[in-house]
Amino acid sequence: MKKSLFITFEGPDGSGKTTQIERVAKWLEQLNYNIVCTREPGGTKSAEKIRQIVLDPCLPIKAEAETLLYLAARAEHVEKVIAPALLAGKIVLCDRFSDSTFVYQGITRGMDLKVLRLMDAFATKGLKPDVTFILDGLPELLVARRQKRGIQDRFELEGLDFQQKVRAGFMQLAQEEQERIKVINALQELDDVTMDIITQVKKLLLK
Ligand code: T5A
Repeated sequence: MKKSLFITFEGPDGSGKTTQIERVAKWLEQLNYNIVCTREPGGTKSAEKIRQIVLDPCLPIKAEAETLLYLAARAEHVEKVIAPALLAGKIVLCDRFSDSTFVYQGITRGMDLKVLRLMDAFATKGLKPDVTFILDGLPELLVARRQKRGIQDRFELEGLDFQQKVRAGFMQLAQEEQERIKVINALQELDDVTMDIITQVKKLLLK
């Protein structure tokens, strides 16, 4: 079946994006859609190398340099993976995209959002998602959920204050672009989260 769609998943760290992408992908595959699952930073050989640099906790980078690295990875990713897949009529499910830059580098770290939007448009050649799902939940509850599973990672290292700013940033974007951005309650049972997302995707597929 041919119906190109660009779907992005956003939200605070550990909010369940990867898990939901796997589930939605499975559902779409059962319906015979051609899909591509990918992630940012990453998705190509060079962008995955950039990922190693930006996510290395032992390699502190200035905010400006960090932003340029995320955007360089995105330019590669769009050119080599996302745009060709969409051109071939596939459905692209992407774990983070431009909204993460606007929230993490812009709203949270304080870089000028207008400048970031221009730089991002340069990197993506203006490509925007058809729909974006923000998996949202109180950061303290997301931490508790991960602690229950014995996961200790960067999510906790960054601190609650940081995660609260991230969450507020995503809510700001959702408010600004209500047509594209759908907020999903990430604290529900896995099946309920998936169902909320699938309900929205179905609407797009029927358009
Ligand atoms: N970044 C990224 C920027 O600063 N700027 C940018 O431009 C971009 C693109 C990426 C980092 O880079 C930053 C943002 C990030 O800090 P990452 O390692 O890819 O780093 O981090 P995340 O994107 O946050 O990915 P994670 O793997 O940490 O989290 P996910 O994918 O959101 O969560 P997931 O699916 O792995 O789930 C986490 C745990 O929760 C459970 C899962 O089983 C898993 O154990 N879970 C649930 N448990 C109960 N109920 C549910 N509903 C559950 N959903 C998931």
